[in-house]
Amino acid sequence: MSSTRIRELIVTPIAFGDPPLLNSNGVHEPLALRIVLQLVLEDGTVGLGESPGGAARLERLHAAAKVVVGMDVFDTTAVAAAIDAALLPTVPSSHERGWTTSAVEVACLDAQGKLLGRPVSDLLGGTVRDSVPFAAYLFYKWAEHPALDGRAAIGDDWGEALDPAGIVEQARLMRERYGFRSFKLKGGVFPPDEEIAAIRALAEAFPGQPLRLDPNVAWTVETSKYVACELDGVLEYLEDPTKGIPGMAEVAKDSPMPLATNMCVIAWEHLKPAVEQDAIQVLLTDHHYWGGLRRTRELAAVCEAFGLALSMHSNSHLGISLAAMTHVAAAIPNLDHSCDTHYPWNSADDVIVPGVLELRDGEVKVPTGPGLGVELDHDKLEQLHRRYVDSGMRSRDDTGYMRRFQPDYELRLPRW
Ligand code: GKR
Ligand code: MG
Repeated sequence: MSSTRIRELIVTPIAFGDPPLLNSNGVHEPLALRIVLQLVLEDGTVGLGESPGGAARLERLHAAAKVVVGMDVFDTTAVAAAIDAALLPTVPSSHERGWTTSAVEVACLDAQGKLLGRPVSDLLGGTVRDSVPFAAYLFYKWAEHPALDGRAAIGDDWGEALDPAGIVEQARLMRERYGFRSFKLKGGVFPPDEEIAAIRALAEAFPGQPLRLDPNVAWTVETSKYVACELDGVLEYLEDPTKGIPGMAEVAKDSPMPLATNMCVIAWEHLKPAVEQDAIQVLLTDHHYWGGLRRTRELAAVCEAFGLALSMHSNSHLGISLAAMTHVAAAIPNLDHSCDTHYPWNSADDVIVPGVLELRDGEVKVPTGPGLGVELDHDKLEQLHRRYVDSGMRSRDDTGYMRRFQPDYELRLPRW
């Protein structure tokens, strides 16, 4: 049996701490879910991957684990095709299947890099930058997770941010701790005029620094046009103000700034209508659902062909994902904006051995070790897996958690 064949795919669901961050769906729960992959080759080489969590994704990764055994780790196209074919009968959405193939592709590339003694960025064609710029991801937030069902309140060292002054203070802390030089505000939480005021306060506090606002489709077309007009000259781009490609296209007609998305263009079949309707000008890539790192590199070329600028989306994540994001961002020539990352909110609970990934001056240096260049902390993995098992949490529910504190909270999109 060739040493580059896959012997086993170990799939480990984990739960880690998350602050009470507010968004258009409610509020983050005290735990966030991820899944760690260890792809073990016949020669004992292990490739790492990280996927968003949840029962459905876990089940699909277990299905993938069955079909990849015996395949060659360098045959990533065939590995992805085998997983896709196995999921197709029960998972009709290509976007949903993409979450699974992507996570396994990253683990394959990590293993390939380890076998060759080369960083993953080399497997993607080499780097065009030694370090990757990230934006501070600002959230309206509560001071703590309130006490609930006998559980004590859970505080953090970020404090409350519920108004412009709170957001500016959070941005100041983000800059002090990590040196960020661009800022994204997660909006869709308060009436638009309050969020416009917060952006203006940021512009005043950090003159000349790029700013973005992302209400996750909390606004109608009319409200989106109003906000875009109010923030003319202040935002580098406005992200997902309203739902769907036709809605975004309506807003884009009158918007003085580019529109960006990680919501209405999330699969290959969305690109054609989005380009035809000129609905977006910036695409936030995310290797976790675009098919992995190589497909993200290909997506960048498609964006270049159609004149779409590139940025990068993030969800609550840990260091394996950050390493993967950094490698692919370093290998994309046309990365036009700093990438998003939730890492400052979750890094205290990382599953990788510290030392390689550091956010300094708002950037992460591209790891130079073989593969992703990061090492799994097995004790931490075990601890976070135990937390997953004990928590009983199996999916993310920002709305349900919000209702525990505000029983009349309604999920309404658009809300304004
Ligand atoms: O974590 O609340 C959140 C974000 O809103 C996340 O769920 C989004 O996927 O960061 C994301 C975004 O840019 O839309
Ligand atoms: Mg977004």
